[in-house]
Amino acid sequence: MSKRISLTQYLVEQQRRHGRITAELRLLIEVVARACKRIAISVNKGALGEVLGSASSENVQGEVQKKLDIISNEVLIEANEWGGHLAAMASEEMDTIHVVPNRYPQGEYLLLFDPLDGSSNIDVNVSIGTIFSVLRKVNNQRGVSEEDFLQPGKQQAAAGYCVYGPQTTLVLTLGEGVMVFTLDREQGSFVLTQEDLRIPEDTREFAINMSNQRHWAAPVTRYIDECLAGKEGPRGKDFNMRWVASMVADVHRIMTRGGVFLYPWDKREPDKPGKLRLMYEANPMAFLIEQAGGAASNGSQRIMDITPAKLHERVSVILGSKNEVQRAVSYHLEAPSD
Ligand code: P6P
Repeated sequence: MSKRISLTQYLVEQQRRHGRITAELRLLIEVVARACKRIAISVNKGALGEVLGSASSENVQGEVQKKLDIISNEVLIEANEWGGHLAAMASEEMDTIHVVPNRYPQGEYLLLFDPLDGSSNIDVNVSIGTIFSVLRKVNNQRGVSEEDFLQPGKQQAAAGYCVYGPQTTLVLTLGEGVMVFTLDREQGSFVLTQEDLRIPEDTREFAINMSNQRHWAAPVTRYIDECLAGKEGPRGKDFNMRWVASMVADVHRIMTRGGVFLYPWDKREPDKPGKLRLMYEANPMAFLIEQAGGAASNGSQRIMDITPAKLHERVSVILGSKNEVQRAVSYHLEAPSD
C-alpha cells in the first residue's frame, strides 16, 4: 500500500502545488482538526472524565446543554481565536457571534460550527460529531457583525465534520471533491484514507424519525409510504431504514454507502421550517453531499441557494443520493400549494 499522507501534508500540497487554498485557510483547517482531536479525547473519556450529563443550562435553541456541548464549544473558540485567520465565529451554543478579540490579529475567514452534534447520544455512547462551515468575510470596510455571516451556503470556502465513532474520522471539502482522514491515535494525526468520495446516485436506505409520521406534510408521507411499500409497491424494490438521531452519523453513513436523509417541516411546530439549523448543520452537510455527487434540498430549493435572514435559522432538509432526493423534491413540487 502506498504511504498514506497526513492532513498537514495534504493541505500543504493543496496550497503549494495547486494553489487551491490560502495559507490562512490551511491554518484554519489544521486548527479545527486539532480542536476535533481535543474534543475526541474528552468524548472518549466518557464517565471517567466527569463530562457526561447535562450542564443545567440551555442554548439559544432552548435545548438543554450537555457538559460536552459546552466543553467542545470552548475548545473550538480557544483553538481558533489567536491564529490570525479568522474575523469571527458563530456556534449553535452561542446566542451571538464571537468576534476575535483585539489582542489578536483578525483574518478574512468566518467559522461556524455545531461543536457537538447529536448530544442526545453522548450519554448512551452512540456516535456524535463536530460540524463546521467556513465563509469568507466579504465586506472589509469595517469590523465584523452578524450580517457578514448571512451568506448562502454556495459561498462556503470549505466545510467538514468529524465523527467520534468507532473511528475518529474527519470528512472535508475545499470545494473540489471530498476527502476522508482517519485519526491515527498512535501518531496523533489525521491520515488521508480516502480521496474523491462519491455517493451512489440510487439507494435502498432512508433515514427519518418515523415517530413524527403523523405530523408530516403529504409529499413526505407519500415518499416514505412508497419506500415502505417495498417491491410490491410503486418503487418495485424493498428499502431499509436507519435513524441514529445524530446528523453526523447518519450523513457519514450516506457519504459512505449512499442513502437519503430527511428532517422535514412538520406540524408539531408549524412556524418553524424544520428542526435543523441552516448555517452550521444543513449548509456544511449540503456542501459535502453535493461535492460527493449527491443533492441537498429543503423540498423546494437547493439548500445552498438559501440566503439566511438569521444566524440560527432552521431549515427543512432532504439530502443524499441524487435520484432519491430529486424524487422526494418532485413530490413536494407536485403537491398543491396551501
Ligand atoms: P430527533 C441532534 O439533536 C440533531 O440536531 C441532529 O443531529 C439529528 O439528526 C436530529 O437532531 C435528531 O432529531 O427529533 O430525531 O431527536
